[in-house]
Amino acid sequence: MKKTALITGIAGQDGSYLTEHLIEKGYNVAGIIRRNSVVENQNSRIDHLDDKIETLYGDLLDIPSLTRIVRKVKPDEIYNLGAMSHVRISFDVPSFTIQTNALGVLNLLEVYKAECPKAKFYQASSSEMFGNSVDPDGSQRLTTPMRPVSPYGCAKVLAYNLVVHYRNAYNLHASNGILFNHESPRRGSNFVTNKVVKTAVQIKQGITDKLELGNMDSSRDWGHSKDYVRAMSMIVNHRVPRDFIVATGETRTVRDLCMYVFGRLDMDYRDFVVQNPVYVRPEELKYLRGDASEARDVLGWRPEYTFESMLDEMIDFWEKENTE
Ligand code: NAP
Ligand code: G4F
Repeated sequence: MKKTALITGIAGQDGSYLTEHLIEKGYNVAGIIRRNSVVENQNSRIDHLDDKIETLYGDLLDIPSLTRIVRKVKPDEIYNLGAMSHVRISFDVPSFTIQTNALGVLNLLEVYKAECPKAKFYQASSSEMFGNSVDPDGSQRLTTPMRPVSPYGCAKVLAYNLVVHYRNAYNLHASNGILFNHESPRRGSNFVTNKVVKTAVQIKQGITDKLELGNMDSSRDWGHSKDYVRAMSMIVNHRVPRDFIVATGETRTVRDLCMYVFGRLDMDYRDFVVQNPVYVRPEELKYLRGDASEARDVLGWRPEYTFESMLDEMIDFWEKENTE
Protein backbone atom coordinates (compact mmCIF):
# COMPACT_ATOMS: atom_id res chain seq x y z
CA MET A 1 0.00 0.00 0.00
CA LYS A 2 1.15 3.54 -0.76
CA LYS A 3 2.59 5.38 2.23
CA THR A 4 1.36 8.88 3.05
CA ALA A 5 3.65 11.71 4.11
CA LEU A 6 2.57 14.97 5.71
CA ILE A 7 4.99 17.88 5.27
CA THR A 8 4.83 21.17 7.15
CA GLY A 9 6.58 23.92 5.17
CA ILE A 10 5.84 22.04 1.92
CA ALA A 11 6.09 25.27 -0.11
CA GLY A 12 9.59 26.05 1.19
CA GLN A 13 12.90 25.12 -0.44
CA ASP A 14 13.26 21.74 1.29
CA GLY A 15 9.53 21.02 1.29
CA SER A 16 9.41 21.27 -2.50
CA TYR A 17 12.42 18.99 -3.11
CA LEU A 18 11.26 16.51 -0.45
CA THR A 19 7.85 16.36 -2.12
CA GLU A 20 9.45 15.53 -5.48
CA HIS A 21 11.63 12.89 -3.83
CA LEU A 22 8.73 11.21 -2.01
CA ILE A 23 6.47 11.26 -5.09
CA GLU A 24 9.27 9.54 -7.00
CA LYS A 25 9.37 6.91 -4.24
CA GLY A 26 5.62 6.29 -4.68
CA TYR A 27 4.24 8.21 -1.69
CA ASN A 28 1.00 10.15 -1.38
CA VAL A 29 2.10 13.60 -0.25
CA ALA A 30 0.06 16.17 1.66
CA GLY A 31 1.36 19.46 2.95
CA ILE A 32 0.46 22.38 5.15
CA ILE A 33 0.48 25.89 3.70
CA ARG A 34 -0.31 29.17 5.39
CA ARG A 35 -2.59 31.87 4.12
CA ASN A 36 -0.64 34.43 2.08
CA SER A 37 -2.14 37.79 1.11
CA VAL A 38 -0.61 37.51 -2.37
CA VAL A 39 -1.91 34.16 -3.45
CA GLU A 40 0.29 34.13 -6.59
CA ASN A 41 3.41 34.00 -4.36
CA GLN A 42 2.18 31.14 -2.25
CA ASN A 43 3.12 28.02 -4.13
CA SER A 44 5.72 29.06 -6.69
CA ARG A 45 8.04 26.22 -5.68
CA ILE A 46 5.33 23.54 -5.80
CA ASP A 47 3.01 24.78 -8.55
CA HIS A 48 4.44 22.16 -10.93
CA LEU A 49 3.30 19.44 -8.49
CA ASP A 50 -0.24 20.77 -8.13
CA ASP A 51 -2.08 17.73 -9.49
CA LYS A 52 0.07 15.24 -7.53
CA ILE A 53 -0.25 16.57 -3.98
CA GLU A 54 -2.83 17.76 -1.50
CA THR A 55 -2.28 21.11 0.22
CA LEU A 56 -4.24 22.13 3.29
CA TYR A 57 -4.36 25.45 5.10
CA GLY A 58 -2.94 25.27 8.60
CA ASP A 59 -0.33 26.71 10.91
CA LEU A 60 2.05 25.28 13.51
CA LEU A 61 0.62 27.84 15.95
CA ASP A 62 -2.96 26.70 15.39
CA ILE A 63 -3.52 23.38 17.16
CA PRO A 64 -7.08 22.85 15.84
CA SER A 65 -5.77 23.09 12.28
CA LEU A 66 -3.02 20.54 13.02
CA THR A 67 -5.53 18.14 14.57
CA ARG A 68 -7.95 18.50 11.64
CA ILE A 69 -5.19 17.94 9.10
CA VAL A 70 -3.61 14.94 10.83
CA ARG A 71 -7.04 13.30 11.22
CA LYS A 72 -7.79 13.84 7.53
CA VAL A 73 -4.41 12.85 6.11
CA LYS A 74 -3.63 9.93 8.47
CA PRO A 75 0.11 10.19 7.79
CA ASP A 76 2.62 7.34 8.02
CA GLU A 77 5.40 9.91 8.14
CA ILE A 78 5.42 13.52 9.35
CA TYR A 79 8.18 15.89 8.24
CA ASN A 80 8.23 19.09 10.27
CA LEU A 81 10.01 21.57 8.00
CA GLY A 82 7.83 24.61 8.76
CA ALA A 83 9.77 27.40 10.47
CA MET A 84 10.81 31.05 10.46
CA SER A 85 14.07 29.98 8.86
CA HIS A 86 16.09 33.23 8.53
CA VAL A 87 18.67 33.61 11.31
CA ARG A 88 19.24 37.39 10.97
CA ILE A 89 15.53 38.13 10.84
CA SER A 90 15.08 36.08 14.02
CA PHE A 91 16.82 38.95 15.88
CA ASP A 92 14.05 41.26 14.60
CA VAL A 93 11.14 38.91 15.43
CA PRO A 94 12.47 36.87 18.36
CA SER A 95 9.14 36.13 19.99
CA PHE A 96 7.50 35.00 16.74
CA THR A 97 10.56 32.86 16.01
CA ILE A 98 10.46 31.14 19.40
CA GLN A 99 6.72 30.55 19.07
CA THR A 100 6.89 29.05 15.58
CA ASN A 101 10.18 27.18 15.78
CA ALA A 102 9.85 25.84 19.34
CA LEU A 103 6.23 25.98 20.57
CA GLY A 104 5.00 25.09 17.08
CA VAL A 105 7.02 21.88 17.31
CA LEU A 106 5.54 21.14 20.72
CA ASN A 107 2.05 21.63 19.23
CA LEU A 108 2.77 19.21 16.41
CA LEU A 109 4.35 16.62 18.73
CA GLU A 110 1.26 16.72 20.95
CA VAL A 111 -1.07 16.20 17.98
CA TYR A 112 1.19 13.42 16.65
CA LYS A 113 1.22 11.65 20.03
CA ALA A 114 -2.55 11.91 20.41
CA GLU A 115 -3.69 11.18 16.84
CA CYS A 116 -1.12 8.97 15.08
CA PRO A 117 1.58 7.70 17.48
CA LYS A 118 2.52 4.86 15.10
CA ALA A 119 3.67 7.36 12.49
CA LYS A 120 7.31 8.37 12.11
CA PHE A 121 8.35 11.96 12.79
CA TYR A 122 11.20 14.07 11.40
CA GLN A 123 12.27 17.39 12.93
CA ALA A 124 14.29 19.89 10.86
CA SER A 125 17.02 20.66 13.36
CA SER A 126 19.91 22.93 12.49
CA SER A 127 23.65 23.41 12.79
CA GLU A 128 22.78 26.91 14.07
CA MET A 129 22.10 25.10 17.39
CA PHE A 130 25.86 24.69 17.95
CA GLY A 131 26.57 28.40 17.95
CA ASN A 132 30.32 28.95 18.29
CA SER A 133 30.99 25.55 19.79
CA VAL A 134 33.57 23.55 17.80
CA ASP A 135 35.32 20.27 18.69
CA PRO A 136 39.15 20.33 18.84
CA ASP A 137 39.34 18.69 15.37
CA GLY A 138 37.38 21.60 13.85
CA SER A 139 34.03 19.79 13.41
CA GLN A 140 30.58 19.71 14.97
CA ARG A 141 28.92 16.38 15.74
CA LEU A 142 26.08 14.98 17.94
CA THR A 143 28.25 15.27 21.07
CA THR A 144 29.31 18.90 20.45
CA PRO A 145 27.78 21.19 23.11
CA MET A 146 24.94 23.35 21.84
CA ARG A 147 25.51 27.06 22.57
CA PRO A 148 23.18 28.94 20.22
CA VAL A 149 23.89 32.58 19.33
CA SER A 150 20.52 33.65 17.86
CA PRO A 151 16.83 33.49 18.77
CA TYR A 152 16.52 31.05 15.84
CA GLY A 153 19.22 28.78 17.30
CA CYS A 154 17.72 28.96 20.81
CA ALA A 155 14.29 27.94 19.47
CA LYS A 156 15.76 25.06 17.46
CA VAL A 157 17.59 23.75 20.57
CA LEU A 158 14.33 23.66 22.52
CA ALA A 159 12.59 21.88 19.63
CA TYR A 160 15.48 19.41 19.32
CA ASN A 161 15.25 18.54 23.01
CA LEU A 162 11.47 18.20 22.86
CA VAL A 163 11.80 15.63 20.06
CA VAL A 164 14.37 13.62 22.05
CA HIS A 165 12.15 13.82 25.12
CA TYR A 166 8.96 12.74 23.30
CA ARG A 167 10.86 9.85 21.69
CA ASN A 168 12.09 8.58 25.07
CA ALA A 169 9.02 9.35 27.17
CA TYR A 170 6.32 8.10 24.79
CA ASN A 171 8.19 5.53 22.70
CA LEU A 172 7.69 7.46 19.47
CA HIS A 173 9.67 7.03 16.23
CA ALA A 174 10.76 10.66 16.31
CA SER A 175 14.15 11.80 15.00
CA ASN A 176 16.13 14.98 14.48
CA GLY A 177 18.16 15.64 11.36
CA ILE A 178 20.78 18.24 12.29
CA LEU A 179 21.31 19.68 8.85
CA PHE A 180 24.09 22.09 7.96
CA ASN A 181 23.40 24.87 5.43
CA HIS A 182 21.90 23.65 2.18
CA GLU A 183 21.07 25.70 -0.85
CA SER A 184 19.65 25.53 -4.38
CA PRO A 185 18.08 27.79 -7.01
CA ARG A 186 14.93 27.55 -4.84
CA ARG A 187 16.67 29.12 -1.83
CA GLY A 188 15.17 32.43 -0.68
CA SER A 189 17.27 35.19 -2.29
CA ASN A 190 17.90 36.86 1.09
CA PHE A 191 20.16 33.95 2.14
CA VAL A 192 23.78 34.61 1.29
CA THR A 193 24.40 32.02 -1.46
CA ASN A 194 21.43 32.94 -3.60
CA LYS A 195 21.90 36.66 -2.86
CA VAL A 196 25.51 36.52 -4.10
CA VAL A 197 24.66 34.46 -7.20
CA LYS A 198 21.59 36.48 -8.18
CA THR A 199 23.35 39.86 -7.72
CA ALA A 200 26.58 38.76 -9.42
CA VAL A 201 24.59 37.66 -12.47
CA GLN A 202 22.72 40.99 -12.43
CA ILE A 203 26.03 42.89 -12.26
CA LYS A 204 27.33 40.88 -15.22
CA GLN A 205 24.16 41.75 -17.15
CA GLY A 206 24.44 45.46 -16.29
CA ILE A 207 21.23 45.46 -14.22
CA THR A 208 22.99 46.59 -11.02
CA ASP A 209 26.53 47.62 -10.06
CA LYS A 210 27.17 46.53 -6.46
CA LEU A 211 26.54 43.78 -3.92
CA GLU A 212 25.97 44.76 -0.29
CA LEU A 213 26.94 42.12 2.27
CA GLY A 214 27.51 41.76 6.02
CA ASN A 215 30.26 39.57 7.50
CA MET A 216 32.39 37.94 4.80
CA ASP A 217 34.69 36.04 7.16
CA SER A 218 32.19 33.54 8.58
CA SER A 219 32.51 29.95 7.35
CA ARG A 220 29.70 27.59 6.43
CA ASP A 221 29.43 23.93 5.41
CA TRP A 222 27.26 24.31 2.31
CA GLY A 223 25.48 21.40 0.57
CA HIS A 224 22.58 21.06 -1.88
CA SER A 225 18.98 20.80 -0.67
CA LYS A 226 18.25 17.93 -3.09
CA ASP A 227 20.94 15.79 -1.41
CA TYR A 228 19.75 16.74 2.06
CA VAL A 229 16.06 15.83 1.55
CA ARG A 230 17.21 12.31 0.59
CA ALA A 231 18.87 12.15 4.01
CA MET A 232 15.61 13.22 5.70
CA SER A 233 13.76 10.27 4.16
CA MET A 234 16.59 7.89 5.13
CA ILE A 235 16.51 9.12 8.73
CA VAL A 236 12.75 8.61 8.97
CA ASN A 237 13.01 5.12 7.51
CA HIS A 238 15.93 4.04 9.71
CA ARG A 239 14.95 1.00 11.80
CA VAL A 240 15.28 2.85 15.09
CA PRO A 241 14.55 6.51 15.76
CA ARG A 242 17.73 8.51 16.37
CA ASP A 243 19.40 11.77 15.44
CA PHE A 244 21.88 12.33 12.61
CA ILE A 245 24.20 15.08 11.38
CA VAL A 246 23.89 15.84 7.67
CA ALA A 247 26.76 17.88 6.20
CA THR A 248 29.45 17.80 3.51
CA GLY A 249 32.42 17.99 5.92
CA GLU A 250 33.87 20.93 3.95
CA THR A 251 33.79 24.55 5.01
CA ARG A 252 34.19 27.79 3.09
CA THR A 253 33.96 31.49 3.94
CA VAL A 254 31.47 33.93 2.45
CA ARG A 255 34.54 35.49 0.77
CA ASP A 256 35.37 32.11 -0.87
CA LEU A 257 31.77 31.96 -2.08
CA CYS A 258 32.07 35.43 -3.67
CA MET A 259 35.43 34.58 -5.20
CA TYR A 260 34.02 31.48 -6.89
CA VAL A 261 30.78 33.03 -8.16
CA PHE A 262 32.30 36.28 -9.49
CA GLY A 263 35.26 34.30 -10.90
CA ARG A 264 32.91 32.02 -12.84
CA LEU A 265 31.41 35.17 -14.37
CA ASP A 266 34.91 36.57 -15.22
CA MET A 267 34.72 39.32 -12.60
CA ASP A 268 36.69 40.22 -9.45
CA TYR A 269 34.35 40.38 -6.44
CA ARG A 270 36.53 43.11 -4.85
CA ASP A 271 35.37 45.54 -7.54
CA PHE A 272 31.68 45.15 -6.59
CA VAL A 273 31.19 43.98 -2.98
CA VAL A 274 30.62 46.61 -0.29
CA GLN A 275 29.86 46.08 3.37
CA ASN A 276 26.52 47.24 4.75
CA PRO A 277 26.17 47.05 8.57
CA VAL A 278 22.44 46.28 8.11
CA TYR A 279 23.46 42.71 7.24
CA VAL A 280 25.84 42.27 10.22
CA ARG A 281 24.27 40.24 13.05
CA PRO A 282 24.24 41.26 16.74
CA GLU A 283 26.00 37.94 17.44
CA GLU A 284 27.57 35.88 14.65
CA LEU A 285 28.07 32.15 14.30
CA LYS A 286 31.61 32.16 12.91
CA TYR A 287 32.38 28.65 11.75
CA LEU A 288 30.54 25.46 10.79
CA ARG A 289 31.86 22.13 9.52
CA GLY A 290 29.76 19.04 10.14
CA ASP A 291 30.90 15.48 10.76
CA ALA A 292 28.32 13.38 8.87
CA SER A 293 30.25 10.11 9.18
CA GLU A 294 27.30 8.39 10.90
CA ALA A 295 24.90 9.38 8.10
CA ARG A 296 27.39 7.91 5.65
CA ASP A 297 28.20 4.72 7.61
CA VAL A 298 24.80 3.92 9.13
CA LEU A 299 22.41 5.26 6.48
CA GLY A 300 24.64 4.99 3.40
CA TRP A 301 23.97 8.67 2.58
CA ARG A 302 26.34 10.49 0.25
CA PRO A 303 25.98 13.97 -1.27
CA GLU A 304 26.03 14.06 -5.08
CA TYR A 305 26.63 17.79 -5.52
CA THR A 306 29.89 19.59 -4.75
CA PHE A 307 30.10 23.22 -3.61
CA GLU A 308 31.04 24.16 -7.16
CA SER A 309 28.36 22.11 -9.00
CA MET A 310 25.71 23.50 -6.67
CA LEU A 311 26.77 27.10 -7.38
CA ASP A 312 27.04 26.37 -11.12
CA GLU A 313 23.40 25.21 -11.09
CA MET A 314 22.37 28.39 -9.26
CA ILE A 315 24.32 30.59 -11.70
CA ASP A 316 22.64 28.83 -14.67
CA PHE A 317 19.25 29.36 -13.05
CA TRP A 318 19.74 33.12 -12.55
CA GLU A 319 21.25 33.61 -15.99
CA LYS A 320 18.05 32.18 -17.52
CA GLU A 321 15.72 33.88 -15.02
CA ASN A 322 17.18 37.37 -15.54
CA THR A 323 16.99 37.22 -19.30
CA GLU A 324 13.40 35.96 -19.53
P1 NAP B 1 12.07 27.88 3.94
O1 NAP B 1 12.29 27.84 2.47
O2 NAP B 1 12.05 29.19 4.64
O3 NAP B 1 10.67 27.12 4.22
C1 NAP B 1 10.06 27.19 5.47
C2 NAP B 1 8.58 26.91 5.29
O4 NAP B 1 7.95 26.94 6.59
C3 NAP B 1 7.84 27.93 4.43
O5 NAP B 1 7.04 27.24 3.49
C4 NAP B 1 6.96 28.67 5.43
O6 NAP B 1 5.74 29.12 4.91
C5 NAP B 1 6.69 27.58 6.46
N1 NAP B 1 6.25 28.11 7.74
C6 NAP B 1 6.74 29.21 8.39
N2 NAP B 1 6.06 29.41 9.52
C7 NAP B 1 5.12 28.44 9.60
C8 NAP B 1 4.08 28.14 10.51
N3 NAP B 1 3.89 28.89 11.62
N4 NAP B 1 3.27 27.09 10.28
C9 NAP B 1 3.45 26.34 9.16
N5 NAP B 1 4.41 26.57 8.24
C10 NAP B 1 5.23 27.62 8.46
O7 NAP B 1 13.14 26.97 4.70
P2 NAP B 1 13.97 25.68 4.18
O8 NAP B 1 15.31 26.14 3.77
O9 NAP B 1 13.13 24.89 3.27
O10 NAP B 1 14.16 24.90 5.56
C11 NAP B 1 13.25 23.89 5.98
C12 NAP B 1 13.45 23.61 7.46
O11 NAP B 1 14.78 23.20 7.70
C13 NAP B 1 13.23 24.82 8.37
O12 NAP B 1 12.68 24.34 9.58
C14 NAP B 1 14.64 25.34 8.63
O13 NAP B 1 14.70 26.04 9.85
C15 NAP B 1 15.40 24.02 8.68
N6 NAP B 1 16.82 24.08 8.31
C16 NAP B 1 17.18 24.62 7.11
C17 NAP B 1 18.51 24.61 6.73
C18 NAP B 1 18.96 25.20 5.41
O14 NAP B 1 20.15 25.45 5.27
N7 NAP B 1 18.05 25.36 4.45
C19 NAP B 1 19.47 24.03 7.59
C20 NAP B 1 19.05 23.46 8.78
C21 NAP B 1 17.71 23.47 9.13
P3 NAP B 1 5.53 30.68 4.51
O15 NAP B 1 6.08 30.78 3.11
O16 NAP B 1 4.06 30.83 4.60
O17 NAP B 1 6.30 31.51 5.48
O1 G4F C 1 22.80 32.41 4.26
P1 G4F C 1 22.67 32.79 5.68
O2 G4F C 1 21.62 33.78 6.03
O3 G4F C 1 22.50 31.43 6.48
P2 G4F C 1 22.64 31.06 8.04
O4 G4F C 1 22.52 32.24 8.90
O5 G4F C 1 23.88 30.25 8.20
O6 G4F C 1 21.35 30.16 8.29
C1 G4F C 1 20.96 29.12 7.39
O7 G4F C 1 21.60 27.94 7.77
C2 G4F C 1 21.20 27.40 9.05
C3 G4F C 1 22.01 26.12 9.26
O8 G4F C 1 23.25 26.44 9.83
C4 G4F C 1 19.71 27.11 8.99
F1 G4F C 1 19.32 26.53 10.15
C5 G4F C 1 18.96 28.40 8.75
O9 G4F C 1 17.56 28.10 8.64
C6 G4F C 1 19.44 29.00 7.44
O10 G4F C 1 19.02 28.15 6.41
O11 G4F C 1 24.06 33.35 6.23
C7 G4F C 1 25.27 32.64 6.07
C8 G4F C 1 26.45 33.54 6.47
C9 G4F C 1 26.29 34.19 7.85
O12 G4F C 1 27.51 34.13 8.52
C10 G4F C 1 25.95 35.64 7.53
O13 G4F C 1 26.36 36.56 8.53
O14 G4F C 1 26.53 34.61 5.55
C11 G4F C 1 26.75 35.81 6.27
N1 G4F C 1 26.30 36.94 5.45
C12 G4F C 1 27.11 37.98 5.03
N2 G4F C 1 26.39 38.87 4.34
C13 G4F C 1 25.05 37.18 5.01
C14 G4F C 1 25.10 38.39 4.31
N3 G4F C 1 23.90 36.48 5.15
C15 G4F C 1 22.78 36.98 4.57
N4 G4F C 1 21.62 36.28 4.69
N5 G4F C 1 22.78 38.17 3.88
C16 G4F C 1 23.92 38.93 3.71
O15 G4F C 1 23.90 39.99 3.11
